[in-house]
Order: sequence, then structure tokens, then C-alpha cells
Amino acid sequence: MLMVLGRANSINVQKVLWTCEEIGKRYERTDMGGEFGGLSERSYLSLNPNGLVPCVIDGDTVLWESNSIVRYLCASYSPGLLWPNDPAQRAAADKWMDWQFSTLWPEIRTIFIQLVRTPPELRKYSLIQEAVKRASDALAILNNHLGQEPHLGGEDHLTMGDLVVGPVVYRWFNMDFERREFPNVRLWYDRLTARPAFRRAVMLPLG
Ligand SMILES: N[C@@H](CCC(=O)N[C@@H](CS)C(=O)NCC(=O)O)C(=O)O
Repeated sequence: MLMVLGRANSINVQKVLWTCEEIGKRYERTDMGGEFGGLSERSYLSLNPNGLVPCVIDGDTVLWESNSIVRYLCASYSPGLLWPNDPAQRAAADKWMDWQFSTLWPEIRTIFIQLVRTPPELRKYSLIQEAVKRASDALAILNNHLGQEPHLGGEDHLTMGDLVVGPVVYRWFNMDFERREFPNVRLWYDRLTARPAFRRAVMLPLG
């Protein structure tokens, strides 16, 4: 049985859980991190020396870094679908994973920390404004892509690219601030929200 260590409201844990749900891979999850703590215990650090969630144990394989875990699960349990077999197609999906981590998430994380984790009187609204501007510039790129192709790396099906960008876009649409309209992103997001696996793993309260 695959073991997932990490609280269910962590975005990086959600990527892993959504992947498992799409694949139909059975798993057991243990709450760790946030209010549950446990990340600085020696036993946890021996699995993930970063003291962060998620961490996954699959038999003898112990993994950390959410995008690497998603790649591992897709390659192991969904070759040819979530993990495209063709190298060029796979690179197209991979590219969106790297973009999620390096370009989109840092901005949406700033908005999330400020609007969800910080009390109103301590919020830095200039930080939020700048992050919304940069996130919007990034989402314009996603919007343009989704105007030409329905998925992030797959011609006619979801891939690991969709699996890591989807949870970030869920946050974008579910925080309280004024957003630019991105019609193709909205249509793609609406299709994700119709998936039972996405609903189970990702569509949870943000607080
Ligand atoms: N790059 C890492 C980042 C992991 C990370 O920052 N995890 C956060 C939750 S999203 C965490 O463990 N925070 C401490 C906590 O939950 O107590 C990954 O993608 O797995």
C-alpha cells in the first residue's frame, strides 16, 4: 500500500492525492505538518530531511518533492496517459510542471499567504497587488496555450502537467480578490472541477 505523509489541505500533498485518485492507486494518508506537526521529529526527517510535506513511501521507494512524486506515480502507474511515452509529448507536460513550480506558484503562494494565512491588519496589500499582476501575466500564457490545446501536454487526455497546475489554479479562483478574466483557463478549470478525483483531492476549504 502506498503511504502518503502530509495534511490534506497542503497544495503539494493535493497534487499527489489527485494523481493517486486519477490513477485509482490505493493509498493511506497520515496527517503531518501544519497543526498536526511532526515534521521536525527525527523519524520524519530520516524520510524527508527537508521537514516538509509531502513524503511518499511505495515499498522500498521513499520520495519527497511533490512534482517528482507526481512524475514517479505517473511513470509507474499511468504510462502512456498521465505520463506521455513520446519524449516530445512528455517534455511538453514536463515543461508545464516546471513552469508551475518556478513561475506560477511563487506568485499565487504570495497571494495565498497574504489573503488566507495573514490577518487583515497585517496584510501587505502592495505585495498582493504585485503578485496578482505577475500571476496574471503568467496565466495569460496558460490561457493562450489552452486556446490551442485542451490539456497541458496531452493531445486528448489529462497529463501530469494538468495535475500540478490544476491545484494552483483552484487557489487562484477561490481566493477573494479582483481577477482578470482568462476564458480558456476558466473552461479548462471548469472541466477539472467536473472530475470526481479533483473534487475529492483538491476542492477543499482553503483556510
Ligand atoms: N518543494 C516542496 C515544497 C513542500 C512544502 O513547502 N510543503 C509545505 C506544505 S505545502 C510544508 O511542508 N509546510 C510545512 C507544514 O505544513 O507544516 C514540494 O513541492 O514538495
